[in-house]
Amino acid sequence: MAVSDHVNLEQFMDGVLRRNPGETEFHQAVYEVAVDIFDFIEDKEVYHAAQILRRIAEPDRVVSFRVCWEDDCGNVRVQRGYRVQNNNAIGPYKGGLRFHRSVNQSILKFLAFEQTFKNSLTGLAMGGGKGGSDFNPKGKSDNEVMRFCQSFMTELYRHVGEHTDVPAGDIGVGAREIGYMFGQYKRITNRYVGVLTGKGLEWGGSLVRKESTGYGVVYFLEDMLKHSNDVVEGKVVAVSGSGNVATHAAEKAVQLGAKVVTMSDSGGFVHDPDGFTLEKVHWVMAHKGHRSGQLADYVAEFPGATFHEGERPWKVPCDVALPCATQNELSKADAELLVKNGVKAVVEGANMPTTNDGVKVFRDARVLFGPAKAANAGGVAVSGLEMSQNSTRLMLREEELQGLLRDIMLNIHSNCLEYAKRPDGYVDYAKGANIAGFKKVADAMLAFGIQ
Ligand code: NDP
Ligand code: 2IT
Repeated sequence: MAVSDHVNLEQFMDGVLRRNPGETEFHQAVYEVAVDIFDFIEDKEVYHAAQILRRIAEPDRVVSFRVCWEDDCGNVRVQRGYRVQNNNAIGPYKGGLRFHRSVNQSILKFLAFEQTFKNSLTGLAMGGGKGGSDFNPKGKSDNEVMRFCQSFMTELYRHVGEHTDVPAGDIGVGAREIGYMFGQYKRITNRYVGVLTGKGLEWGGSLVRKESTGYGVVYFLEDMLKHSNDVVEGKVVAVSGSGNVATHAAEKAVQLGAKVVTMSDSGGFVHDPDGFTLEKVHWVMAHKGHRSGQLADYVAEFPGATFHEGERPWKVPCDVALPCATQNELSKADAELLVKNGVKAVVEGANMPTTNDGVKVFRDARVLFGPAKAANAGGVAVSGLEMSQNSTRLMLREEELQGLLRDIMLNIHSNCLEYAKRPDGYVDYAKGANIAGFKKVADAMLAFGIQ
């Protein structure tokens, strides 16, 4: 009989580092989850024996491929494309595509790993995946974006499908890019199926998908505050980012009576002490929507606001921080400053925006902390509803979808609570999300045996 010989957390992480050299974002994401899971499975032999966490931290497959395209001047350009299919224990791989010059295998592996737990938390049947390219859509013409997307899908199409792997948008990928990719998939395969989500409403998309991530972030904030007898109304909110997630989070926060005082982009941040009205948020949506506008232009449009070049918003005193731009945009020093300035809640709209030592600062200071894999799951949840609508060939009404999104976010909050209570009474949502997300995937994997 085999003698059971459990690795401890340190040995586990040594292995992750050895097998994935240089992939720092992936190490960071795995460690953040592993700490909580090792604690949870300490007395659960079955998960140890089946090496479940080690299996989830080893993607089912990583595909990478060359993407060639021609720019408007006739130059041949060469990009790298990827799809990381992390885990499909509870449903087809599902997760966005990111087009940004920083994209590499480490970033996509961390995102696919996180997505596996996030999708589990939604309660819908979706596994975890992520993909993208180091293509930089900024400053490119529509025709250049089209040629890139068509070339990208000409390779990707063989790895995806409505029951296999269903990509969507992420940084640098919105309705325009999804359109070019969906068109190419349809053309190559001669099949009209829900192979991508985030589609246009005329061609299989879902109402509310566009707003769902940002709205969901604020719903999660609302539920966290409610659980500690507080409300969103009247809170001063610092938002980072000015893309899909940030603008819709800002919009919902303003609708619920909060005062949003910052937004940012890769050039710096805007501080508007009067607060962003809905009109101002909509100006940002329109101005940043075509991927060439700079947030710096805001101050000419709305006097009273200031632009802080090359800086992030976290030095502005606020009750609530909503990091909605990108990974590792909120450091330990930022977290300490936010705590010093009296922050009550931090809710992650972006994926892994807070460094692990930043999260520790919030946990130690008993700040309410909504982790990305729970708080930004509204987007992929409505993507799941888009898949259902494509399968049934029926479109749900806006009110139904708004209601479903609200219910799903409330449900995620309750699922986290189940494992989130610390002995001192603090609700550790990060731990709750990790364990609740893990358990469903792990139990499904156990059912399938060793594979
Ligand atoms: P967008 O492309 O719409 O917007 C991205 C925003 O973040 C822009 O303001 C951009 O500034 C800024 N940004 C991106 N990279 C950097 C960087 N390296 N440094 C500084 N600023 C940066 O993307 P989304 O809003 O869709 O995504 C934002 C975050 O939310 C990502 O972490 C994504 O993974 C996550 N997310 C997205 C979901 C979705 O449904 N779209 C769902 C769940 C999570 P600039 O314009 O100057 O580049
Ligand atoms: O990070 C994410 O959850 C997304 N980018 C959305 C993924 C999706 O499939 O809708």
